Amino acid sequence: MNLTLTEKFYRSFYKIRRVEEEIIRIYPTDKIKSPVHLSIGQEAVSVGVCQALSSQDVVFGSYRGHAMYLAKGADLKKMIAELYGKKTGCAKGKGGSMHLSAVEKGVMVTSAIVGTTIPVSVGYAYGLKLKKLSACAVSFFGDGAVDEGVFHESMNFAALKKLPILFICENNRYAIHSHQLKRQRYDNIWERVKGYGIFSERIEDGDVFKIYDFAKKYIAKIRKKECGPIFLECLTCRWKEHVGPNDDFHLGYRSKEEVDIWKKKDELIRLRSLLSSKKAERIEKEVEGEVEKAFAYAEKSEFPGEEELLTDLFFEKKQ
Ligand SMILES: Cc1ncc(C[n+]2csc(CCOP(=O)(O)OP(=O)(O)O)c2C)c(N)n1
Ligand SMILES: [Mg+2]
Repeated sequence: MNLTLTEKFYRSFYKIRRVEEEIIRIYPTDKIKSPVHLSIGQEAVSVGVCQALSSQDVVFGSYRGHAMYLAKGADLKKMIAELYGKKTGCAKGKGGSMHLSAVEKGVMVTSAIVGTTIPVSVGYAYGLKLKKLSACAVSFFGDGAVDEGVFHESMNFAALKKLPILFICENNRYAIHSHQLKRQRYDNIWERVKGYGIFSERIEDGDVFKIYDFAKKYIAKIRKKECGPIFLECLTCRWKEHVGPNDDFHLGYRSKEEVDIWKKKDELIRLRSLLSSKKAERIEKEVEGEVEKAFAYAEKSEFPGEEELLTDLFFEKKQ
């Protein structure tokens, strides 16, 4: 099917949303064997950025990686099987939701340890530069990762070496339950980064078209070596609890009202309003089929056997 840009956005966005809604529905059954950090509410960042990438470009992310993995076109069946802990999963059921990867689609790694994929992405970008390749590395992380020392070392090195990398900070204002302003003196991540010599901007309203336009424009410049690293801070909102499928307003660290502001301007609904009902329904039907098949695939797949316990290690003892 030949899709317009808006249709591509809607398809990608709708798929991520529906997959996570299914995860929420299934989670209480305990069939999903891994903690889940849901992307719901934050989809526009991954959808906008990944739509601007080519198959040569690679992405690195955090444990909140469902949206990035899917938006980059990685296999849905392997993702759900991974969440179910099945051997058909993208990490043979050993990684779970926090360790998704699909190297064949340029999803290099996601990790449970905050900030750790940032230096890895910088190292990859350094490799691209040394090999004189025109691809681009994209590094996704949260506002909490900015508090890590390695974030600052990575910014410094990327700027110094003028590396082909786009940094995407998904600022949902919270690191678990701590507001940004309880951890950082100012609300100015994007401005602080300029001090390293990195061009930086902030998009505050979660507009998927703006995010796409920014990524498209600067990825092209990075590829043509017209600039060094680029930084984009996207304000966004995590609709669900930090980890798990529930709401968490009872905890008192944030209000329902602040989340409702974002829910009211849900980009998914805006995108749908830009399409004819016929087009939207066609996309929805297709995606629903994919989602159903992926969960069925995970259900019927097998768990890894005992023999898998000592494979895929850095050191494998020869028999
Ligand atoms: C190095 C390290 N320190 C602490 C933690 C515990 N931890 C897990 S998630 C998280 C919050 C990170 O927040 P942010 O980077 O804003 O990402 P978000 O969850 O908001 O997407 C923390 C502190 C960890 N996993 N790794
Ligand atoms: Mg955060």
